[in-house]
Amino acid sequence: MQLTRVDQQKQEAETEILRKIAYQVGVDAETVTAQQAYQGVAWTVRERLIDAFNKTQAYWREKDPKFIYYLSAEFLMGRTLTNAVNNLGLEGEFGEAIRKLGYSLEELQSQEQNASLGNGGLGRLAACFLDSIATLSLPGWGYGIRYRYGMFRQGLENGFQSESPDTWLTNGNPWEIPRRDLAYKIGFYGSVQDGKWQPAEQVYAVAYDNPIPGYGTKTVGNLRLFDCQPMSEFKLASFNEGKYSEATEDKRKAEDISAVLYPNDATEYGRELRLKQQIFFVSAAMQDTLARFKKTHKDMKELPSKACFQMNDTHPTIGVAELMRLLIDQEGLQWEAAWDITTKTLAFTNHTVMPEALEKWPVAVIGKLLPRHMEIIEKIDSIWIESLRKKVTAQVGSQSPKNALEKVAGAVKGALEEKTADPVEAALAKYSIITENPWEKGVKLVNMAFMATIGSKSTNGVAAIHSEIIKETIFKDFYELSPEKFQNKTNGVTPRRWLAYCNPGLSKLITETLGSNEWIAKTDQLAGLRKFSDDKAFQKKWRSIKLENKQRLADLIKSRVGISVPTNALYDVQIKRIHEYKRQHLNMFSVVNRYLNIKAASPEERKKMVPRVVVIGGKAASAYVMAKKMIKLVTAVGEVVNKDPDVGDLLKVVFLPDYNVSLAEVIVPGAEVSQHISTAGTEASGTSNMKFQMNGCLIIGTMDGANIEIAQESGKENMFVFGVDAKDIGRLREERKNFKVEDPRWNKIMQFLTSSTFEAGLFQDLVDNVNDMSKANDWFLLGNDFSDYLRAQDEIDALYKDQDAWTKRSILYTAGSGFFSSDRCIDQYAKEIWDVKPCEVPSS
Ligand code: F55
Repeated sequence: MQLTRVDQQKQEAETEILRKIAYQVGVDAETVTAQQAYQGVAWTVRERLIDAFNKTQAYWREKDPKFIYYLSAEFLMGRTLTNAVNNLGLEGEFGEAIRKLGYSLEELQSQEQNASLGNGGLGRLAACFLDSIATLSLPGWGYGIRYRYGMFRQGLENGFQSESPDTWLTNGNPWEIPRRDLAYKIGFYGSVQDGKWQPAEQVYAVAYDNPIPGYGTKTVGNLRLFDCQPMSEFKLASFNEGKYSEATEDKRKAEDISAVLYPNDATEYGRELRLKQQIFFVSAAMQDTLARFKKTHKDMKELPSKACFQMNDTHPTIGVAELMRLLIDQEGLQWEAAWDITTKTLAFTNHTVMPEALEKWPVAVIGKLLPRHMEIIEKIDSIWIESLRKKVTAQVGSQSPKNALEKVAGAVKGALEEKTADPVEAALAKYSIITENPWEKGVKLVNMAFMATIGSKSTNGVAAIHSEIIKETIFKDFYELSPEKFQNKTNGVTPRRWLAYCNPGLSKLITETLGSNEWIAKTDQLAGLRKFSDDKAFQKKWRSIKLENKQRLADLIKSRVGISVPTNALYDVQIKRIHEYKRQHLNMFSVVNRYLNIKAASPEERKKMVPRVVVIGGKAASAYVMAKKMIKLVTAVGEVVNKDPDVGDLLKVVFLPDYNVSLAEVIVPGAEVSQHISTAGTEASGTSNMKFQMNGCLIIGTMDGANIEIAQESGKENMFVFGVDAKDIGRLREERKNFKVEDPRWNKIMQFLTSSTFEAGLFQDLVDNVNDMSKANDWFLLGNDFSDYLRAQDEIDALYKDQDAWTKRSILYTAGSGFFSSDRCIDQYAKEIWDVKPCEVPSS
């Protein structure tokens, strides 16, 4: 009998997988374990991926289009198997072969380690961007670090966070291609003589390519990560002298550089090693791109028409000095020409206004580790200030300053009037890259964000409100000088991972309803669901899918923490890094309020209450004491609530440890309401809010970050909005000393948390932190937002009783989520910042 083409492909896939199991994994297909089957399938998929990858890269070499290089210290990729199989369109071919092995794709995928090379939103955004860059067939690569240990694994010990290393590479990594022959030298320390840097130490940056398949295209992009290796592996002479640890010392020291991801997320950092990591990957990335550029171009002046480097936050911004160094010291360009190229090639994204997360490196630290870079930074700064000084002094005298510099001139005039000793210098100091540390006299710091803005063609924020705030605060003076450099690019998330693949039930229903699956690449089409939002039959299907997803989440909770949660309860989720500004403690205050209400209610009243399952997940920075206390607050309140017979199934409180990408892929589809409750003006954007919205999960939130735009797209009336406005934050913070929460429920909660229900003193610091106004505490204004938050919580309960009304809103959320695809976001970056155009391999 003649086999059809499809059957033939299936048979080939099966043969390939069996070969891999036999010869790569080295086991018998009859007795294959889930891990071995995963390895066999993954190594087979890898070959398909590499075929398409090689074709794409060869085509791009031939066409020589302009490239985007996304420089990021973090890429939070999660797992790859399902994404690769689906993006490559292999589910048909591979599905049957996998079943024949006795597994499902989902089971095999669960064998894969997460690539957790990121802390949170910033790292996951970079991962979503790579997916969209490939999907839009934009010539582009990501560049970062191949950390041997990613984000720490979180456990719980007595309800407190415990941390252990993330050994994600122990089973090997089928998704990377080691390029041991492709290594760049990276120098540290030493001195500068006659303008030439002689580093005292050198290491190699060895490239590992991670192919990134686009969706619905043959394009496969690349994430090139660097591993750090010593110049020489082993000192045989030392070994022979019996100095065994000296023999391998260089290797150990070098390997430290790419050993761990700093689990910082806005607090504390281990100085020198982190700066080493930054120059390490940025220098390797720039050497790599320049080497490729030079193969086909002679004139460095053409670089801006062939390459754009997008710097993801301040972590890669040493790149400003590094690109200058490479152009001047290696390529022999004059300063002016090098500066012109640099400022046309670099672009910068800011992700936070939190002062502690805006990197400022001591001049002494950079000067020691990177003396040539420090020289360059000083020169950039002095030329920059000199150019301002010239313009300003010309204007101070004139009666009617006309251009953008009038503000600078105004500042100088102000300083003149106040009889400041040196008014011009006082005003100009505000613009300087090098500033004095306000807390340590005499210590000079390099403000990396300022250097990035000065050295880039554009600076952008990540949501509309955030992009406005940075123009009014951290970059105010720079904005006034060059308003045209400042842009907004509201974040987005990939609809492949975050809807199509993580929620196959809903995805199928959407495709059936819209008549095609085109929405996966054109999410605007999701708006077509609006007209079904009142359709009772459709609502019923929508609800039954949610129920299945809730069951999946309930199973996960049971297996991870042993708590049984009922599926008829409202699933309420807050998953994100644990931080005071994100206010997980405000969430817990409302949980305590609910608990006290249940305790006070009669059996009749209890029957009318809406049962709730509150799920919290997230990691606290290892040095962030208050955030760790907030985790303990969740687990301790959970212990009390979950075992109280008066409460029963009316309330369950779950802390899910070790939150990561693959956990989110189960939690998001199963959530019914999600919390995005940061103090207005503090969350730059948020991106999980977009994932929940796509999956039809309602939002309770402040008018902060992208919540504002989500409300615009899905209807503010459909969101549970509460809290003070960002524009009032400054004033309210000033007024804290005279502020008192009048709501009696607040005091009851504070009393409960400091009562004998908990270990003596356990939550005293946490309570004082928000409640001791004699010390002007409550920086994040929990007290100000408390009552309004509880009002919004009541609205949630009320609406849940009307399941049709609830489901209608849920549908409208998904329908309004099209804008938040990272495809839209990347298309804007490509057109408005990068000037990079699609270049797709033609189908042969
Ligand atoms: C990591 C390391 C340092 Cl040193 C500082 C910050 C971080 C980090 O993880 N930041 C981060 O995740 N920022 C988030 O970026 C997201 C993407 O733009 C935003 O949505 C989110 O609001 C912001 O907090």
